[in-house]
Amino acid sequence: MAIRKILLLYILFSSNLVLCQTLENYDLWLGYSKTENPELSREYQELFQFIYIENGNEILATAQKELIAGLEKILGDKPEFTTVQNSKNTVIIAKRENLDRSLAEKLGTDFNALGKDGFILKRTLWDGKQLTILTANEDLGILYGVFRMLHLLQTEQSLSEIHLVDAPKIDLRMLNHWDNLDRTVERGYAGFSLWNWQKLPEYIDPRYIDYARANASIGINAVSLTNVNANALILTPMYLEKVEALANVFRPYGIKVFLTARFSAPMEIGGLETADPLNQEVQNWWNSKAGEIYDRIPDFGGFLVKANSEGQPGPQNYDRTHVDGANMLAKALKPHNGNVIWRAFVYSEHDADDRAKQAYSEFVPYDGTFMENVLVQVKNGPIDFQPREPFHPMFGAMPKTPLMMEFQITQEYLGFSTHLVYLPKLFEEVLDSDTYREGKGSTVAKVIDGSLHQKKLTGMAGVANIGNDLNWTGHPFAQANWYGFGRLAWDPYLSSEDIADEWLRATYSNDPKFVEPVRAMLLMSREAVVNYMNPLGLHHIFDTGHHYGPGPWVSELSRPEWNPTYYHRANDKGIGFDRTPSGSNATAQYAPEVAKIFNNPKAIPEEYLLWFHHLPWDYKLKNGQTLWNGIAVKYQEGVDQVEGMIATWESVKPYISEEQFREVRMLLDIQLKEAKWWRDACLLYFQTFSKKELPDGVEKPTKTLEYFKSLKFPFAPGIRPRWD
Ligand code: BDP
Repeated sequence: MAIRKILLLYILFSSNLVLCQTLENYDLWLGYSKTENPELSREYQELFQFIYIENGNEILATAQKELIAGLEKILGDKPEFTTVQNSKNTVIIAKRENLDRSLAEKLGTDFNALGKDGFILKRTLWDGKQLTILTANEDLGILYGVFRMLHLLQTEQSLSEIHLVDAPKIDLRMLNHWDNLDRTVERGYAGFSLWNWQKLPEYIDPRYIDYARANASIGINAVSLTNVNANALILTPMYLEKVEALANVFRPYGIKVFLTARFSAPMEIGGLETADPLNQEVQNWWNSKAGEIYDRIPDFGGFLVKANSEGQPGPQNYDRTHVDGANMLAKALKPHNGNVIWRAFVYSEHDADDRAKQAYSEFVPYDGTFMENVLVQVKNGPIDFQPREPFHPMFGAMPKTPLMMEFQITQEYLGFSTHLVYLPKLFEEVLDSDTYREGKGSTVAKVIDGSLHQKKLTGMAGVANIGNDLNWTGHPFAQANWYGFGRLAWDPYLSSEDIADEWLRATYSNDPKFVEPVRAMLLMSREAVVNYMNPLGLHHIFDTGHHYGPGPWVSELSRPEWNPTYYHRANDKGIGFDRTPSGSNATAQYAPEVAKIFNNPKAIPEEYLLWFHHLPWDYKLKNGQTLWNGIAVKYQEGVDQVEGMIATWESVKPYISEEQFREVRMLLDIQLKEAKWWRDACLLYFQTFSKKELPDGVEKPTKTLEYFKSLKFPFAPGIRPRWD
């Protein structure tokens, strides 16, 4: 009897826990709730007495559905709809062409800046009536406007004098999933792939719809479903039917589907003997493959391609160039208005030159030779999504080629889904970097939004951090990285601080006692991870393959540039990679103004110091510390910052639910443990070269270097296929 009772209690307790977690984290930033502020609640009630909303296609139907569901929760009541635009105190939601003509004229100038996806949200007096207008040129603008309006209500902002004209500054706002057909996710730390290929096309998991909603709410309009290390099977009819089903789910949310194209697909699934891009049969194969896809998916976005990179096949296998390969696919897609996104992440085992230089050397000479429906996708930095990298020298260096940004939202090198790291801070740093390509102020943001060199096609991609975990992203705060990526793809000039504020309010609470300290914690979290993993410009000192934890000692891998020792170059004399003219001269790939700063260890911002310079252990930093002491102090600072994050989180406990509190608290404990691991392992290892004591204030390691070296993680998540 007693046992049964305990069991029952246990079941109740545990299912309740699951339920809370599902409810609290599953909704992401769309968990609308009744407005608590009484004044605003009154304002909203009054404002939304009557709503006129245009009927139309499936995107407008989505907008209506979202509006009703959102308002019902925020107002606590079902909203009332009217069929006329000119009753008193109405919210009017309609495209420009369906607005009353004189009302549209009144808003005239606002429409100029709107483009295809923008919207206007405005309170205005018209014909003696106080109206709230949400309008756009096209359906999708209306959907984006509805989501933004709901966000404003949810984050308790008054609409009484609203005049918001907003339009995305970038065309393709895209997630890149690195999802395999067996549902594992390369570099995925939030469970398995959302795409249940086995049950598609018949079974539509409701999560597909929730995923699309979340993306649309922040303006994401394109997704590539499959890993860049591609499997040709995705292009076979059996899989295309499944892709079609997903495309049908995403279309009402304004999202286009892309696929990764394996360059050797004509051989693997087409029975050809070659994949040579200049071979007529190969070209015909791709042309008809494109036709087959567009018959199923008329708005298919196109192909994302990783070629001749890390063992992937590509045009160079046939002595052809990246341009030959990209243009062949571009020709196949052109009649259907599709795009090729060709990745610039290339470095070769046959090229002894500094890996950081290889993408620039390979691609910049091709500027102006790609077809106009090709975008070249460039990672934010020249190596590989490190906690900090200088901006990629290709930005601004290809004035005639659309360059698309590739950020990584999944935290391959930033603590997986265990560490709380707010990435919009990193994204912002890159976007704000000045390339000086057209003089001062030639920021990366201006390259990406096309304004620096008047690009017709623009894009920003983020490698998704989404899986089938209940909370989508593994760490509840990693949701902020998905959200923040979307917001910056919409407007690369937004501040990471404002985005943090928006996300916290929409996700957790509007209470400033919660928002302010946690916002400060988010903004600091990125520097913390840099400090405890890769301070002062160190990079790629991660353990092999899985990239979980430190491995600065790894030196025996077959390709030199896969070894951390290649990157830090620590020896008895000092540490760092000389990329100045006395070394690899990678700095020459930057504009002269930038190169001059990077070349000078006294002028360079110290966060990039060891990226560009090999310096003696007793080199004097700007603060007077020796380099050795400075490195050690930074590692310690990172650990201290995580302790600070824990203190902040403890202090906001009263403002959130017990489950929300505990989940993050437990993760922060792991983060602290791992920050200490990084500090101790790296300092013990570098100490074998510096042969110096740890400075005061830096905690002594409690384990030996041998212990850290002995750690092995054969089952770390997100590992890539075993071709390395
Ligand atoms: C690296 C990852 C690897 C990816 C590769 C890429 O370790 O899994 O395949 O980038 O972007 O960051 O192609």
